[in-house]
Amino acid sequence: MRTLSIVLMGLAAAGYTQAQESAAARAPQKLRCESLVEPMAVDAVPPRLSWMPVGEARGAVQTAYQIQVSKEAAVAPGEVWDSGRVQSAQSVHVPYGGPGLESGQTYYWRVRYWDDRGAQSGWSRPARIGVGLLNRADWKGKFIGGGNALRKEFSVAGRVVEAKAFIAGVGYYELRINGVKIGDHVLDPAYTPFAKRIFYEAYDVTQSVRQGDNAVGVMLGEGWFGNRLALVQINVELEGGRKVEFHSDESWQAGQSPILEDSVYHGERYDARLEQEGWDRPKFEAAGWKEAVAGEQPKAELSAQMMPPVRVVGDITPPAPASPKQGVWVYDMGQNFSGWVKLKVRGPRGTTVRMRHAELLYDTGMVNVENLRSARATDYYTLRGDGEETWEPRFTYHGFRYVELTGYPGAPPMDAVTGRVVHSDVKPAGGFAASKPVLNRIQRLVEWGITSNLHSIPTDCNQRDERMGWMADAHLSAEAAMMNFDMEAFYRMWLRSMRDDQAEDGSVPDTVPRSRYAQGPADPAWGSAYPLILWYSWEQYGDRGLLAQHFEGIRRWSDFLWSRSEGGILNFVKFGDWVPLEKTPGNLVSTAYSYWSADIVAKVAAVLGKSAEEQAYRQRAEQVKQAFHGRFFNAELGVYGNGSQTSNVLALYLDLVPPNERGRVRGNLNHDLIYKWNSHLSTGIHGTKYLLPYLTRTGAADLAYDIATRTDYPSWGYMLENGATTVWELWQKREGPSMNSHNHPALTSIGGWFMTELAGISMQTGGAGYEKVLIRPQVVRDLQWASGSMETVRGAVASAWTRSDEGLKLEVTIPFGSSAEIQIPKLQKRGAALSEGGTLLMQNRAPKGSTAGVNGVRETDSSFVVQAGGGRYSFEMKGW
Ligand code: RAM
Repeated sequence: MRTLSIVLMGLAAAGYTQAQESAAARAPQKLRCESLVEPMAVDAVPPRLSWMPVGEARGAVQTAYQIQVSKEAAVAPGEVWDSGRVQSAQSVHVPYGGPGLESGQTYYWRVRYWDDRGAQSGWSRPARIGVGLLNRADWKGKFIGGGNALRKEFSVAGRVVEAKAFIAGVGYYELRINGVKIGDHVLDPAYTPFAKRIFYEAYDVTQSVRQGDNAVGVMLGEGWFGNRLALVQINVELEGGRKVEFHSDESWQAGQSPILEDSVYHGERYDARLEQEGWDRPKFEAAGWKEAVAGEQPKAELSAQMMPPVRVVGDITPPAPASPKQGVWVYDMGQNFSGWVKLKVRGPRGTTVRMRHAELLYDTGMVNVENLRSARATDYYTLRGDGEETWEPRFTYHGFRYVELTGYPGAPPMDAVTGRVVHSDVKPAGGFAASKPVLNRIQRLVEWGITSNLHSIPTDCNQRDERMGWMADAHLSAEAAMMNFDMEAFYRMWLRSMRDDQAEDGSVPDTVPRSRYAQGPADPAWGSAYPLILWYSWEQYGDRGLLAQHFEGIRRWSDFLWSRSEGGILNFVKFGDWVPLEKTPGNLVSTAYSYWSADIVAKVAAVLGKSAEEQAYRQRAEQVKQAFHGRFFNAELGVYGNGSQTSNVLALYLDLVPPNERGRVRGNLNHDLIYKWNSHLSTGIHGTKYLLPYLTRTGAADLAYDIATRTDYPSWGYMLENGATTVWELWQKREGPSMNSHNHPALTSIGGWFMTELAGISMQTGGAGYEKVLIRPQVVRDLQWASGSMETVRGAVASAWTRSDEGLKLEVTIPFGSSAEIQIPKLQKRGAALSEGGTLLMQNRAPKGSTAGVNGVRETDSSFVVQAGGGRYSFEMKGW
């Protein structure tokens, strides 16, 4: 044994035996169908399958795969489909290629792969695919309402083998079977343009439905929909193969739940004296319940909700409350977040406890709700009076840090109030840390700012009477979101809503879903979220199919902008560079986004191989570019527009500046940043996103770093100095009745800069889905180390560097099967040497040794450039 392992290790250095070993021993992991792990309801036909090959050997790649699909969890080979051995390196978004999947059926799939040495992996663990109800006709029932509670008893004549519940709601719902809530989602369904599309969910209820008597109950809330309707279907398979089905219709009973009022913005009013014990169980005396009403049926398409649901994802236990006034208790949760509180109370029947939610406090210690505008954000609970009572709302959520309790019987005990953190349960998929504390604190603002604004759509804020899918806020925060969380399915659903909401003229609204805030066509800088988020999704997740689905949509959007332009200039503007310290001409911003939209249409056309369209939109983009320069360039001063930072940075970032003027414009931008603003930005939400990456990539990383790490006004650090726990809407500190949300994701865009520039993780051109990684860390000013990592569709990417007196250490992880260019800065040292894993690779421009996975090294004046395959590497640069 011992001899063998020594032999293995010796060979492993050449990368051969190790590859064979690892592929054989390991199986592909993280199986995903339509970007979800084991979805309960998929209605994409054909669904696409992704997996992550794993292996230890550096530089190994998948060369072939085999997929098997079956109806049994054990996966009887080939029962439904066996792909056979397919020669292909593709491991993401592989379309299912078997016979048509049956509506409502559960399938299992598994996969194995071969690597470039011919070694075969083990089979993956089988993963489930629940197929949704694919046709409207598969739904036997009707949408019903007539009360905010619905119930029905049904009897099952046989032993249950499998039971599935499907439910769609116009308005929020909670589904219950035999006294128990089904599933762990809250605030379903997701917010969609519901005149066009309503989401349904599916649940495995095999454990809940039983032989004999059953009861199903549904509670309904208004949600985003202003209506309370549900469509329910329970499909049961009995022993012996018989199938029975129960569905919602007028035979259901409609009643009044203890929820007297519910509204997303205003809160919930619950009277526990109205609880009817056993209403969701069989054999209930439904006195006072009426026949459910079916009424006019929604015409919208029913689609599977293929995205991470909204869930309670965590609890916050606050310290003891302050009591700024007799009978008033104010809790500080220590964090601005989305959700609600769970109340524990004991007291006389009929006592009502009031909970008001706020982001701010007055100096008196009382809650300040002025900036919530018309949102009342108040919950009421009326006690049954029979001992300890625990309650939390179902059909509302609040954005808050402070909770004010009034009407509480006596002094609240320590556990009277628990914060419940609620948002779309996207998986954390990245992280960033660095030696400079303020950066880590900003990273925390970014993470909370992003997640608390994921409520089935990306919202602009979580507290006031708005919380809409404002398109600019969303595209500006999208990359930061994607670099920290698994956003693939989330944006996939939201992009479809954009398409659903697209008007005849090609325009999309400022908010998706379209809302009272967003009539008519979007501001160009808002509506461009359609091409931009599509493009970011492509870059991050590499799904060509998604591009194909939306090509026509983004093309129509670009055409709309063009139709509103005169000689390439787009004067149509509503908001422009929003909430800046120095204004930028609106038509400059609109025209820049018009260019960018056309540019993305051309790039998408190129990926899809549509060369005629590529050419046409390339040409259009070029026309807009010329027009932009002609109209906005001030040749005398060497600036664009009014010379604001946003004017210049938009022009530079989008490459709208002729090469011979670039240096001058660039110099003027620097001058403005340094001398006029003393190394601060004056940009609104748009300019801010592009400023730091632009400076960093063009040789002014130190200046970008200075701006990012400021703690005086205006800066992210200034927000922190003033107690921020999420990113504000404004650079200014304002707490009055005006527009000043303290949790607004637009300025979280800095999170993207942390990852792509300081940690240095991005992609080479054409390397979508991290197939071709670029590692290019920036070693700036007093930063001693920085570290970033991301779980991509192909596996982990990581970059962590530490500086020392002698040089730089860089640890890099590249996903299996990907390739990478790794740029290791020489830190202005003349002589330099690079080693990897202790082996010297290059010294003073002379090649030395090599290590597995490293395919080439070259040395330039400023850095070492390494080409490498998948694997983990440990580089060390020494300079003198
Ligand atoms: C505000 C929103 C959002 C912005 C629009 C124009 O009300 O909060 O941030 O995009 O206006």
